[in-house]
Amino acid sequence: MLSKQMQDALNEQVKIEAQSSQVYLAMASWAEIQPGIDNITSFFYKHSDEERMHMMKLIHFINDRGGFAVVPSLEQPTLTYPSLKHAFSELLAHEVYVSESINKLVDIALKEKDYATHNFLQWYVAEQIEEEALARTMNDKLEMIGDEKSGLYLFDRDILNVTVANNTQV
Ligand code: OFO
Repeated sequence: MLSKQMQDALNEQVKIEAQSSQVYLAMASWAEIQPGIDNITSFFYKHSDEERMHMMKLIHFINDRGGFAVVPSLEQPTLTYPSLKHAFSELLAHEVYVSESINKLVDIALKEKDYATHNFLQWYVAEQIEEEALARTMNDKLEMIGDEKSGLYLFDRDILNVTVANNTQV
């Protein structure tokens, strides 16, 4: 059985994962109307779907452990970006924020000796390590590319491999 504090903290994470899904959905919609970045667009849509899956995992866990998962209301995310670089830098900042939030949950679980929740959260800890690393790599690549159109073409082509690699892991 979840404590009230643990349940509230997990419900806060439900909101964060749902909000993440909205943020990446908005990035996808913005990317879709930019010319020539179809694979980057797919990457954002897929990322949005993954965040929804993260939210669903939490909802099921909270309810399975005798709590009540609260479906949250959400804020409107940023709708447009001045450049792709801005979007990916926002993506990295967002992932760092999510990682910090997961760490706080782990902290609460340990303090409460709630080992079941602690065990459940390890999946999120590992996921955040992967997502942060991926976001950093993409930001580094975009930094190298600068304003070069041919570089952006390759970036869009290569992101397809990242998406495929992730698929096999999920
Ligand atoms: Fe939910 O994995 Fe990133 O944010």
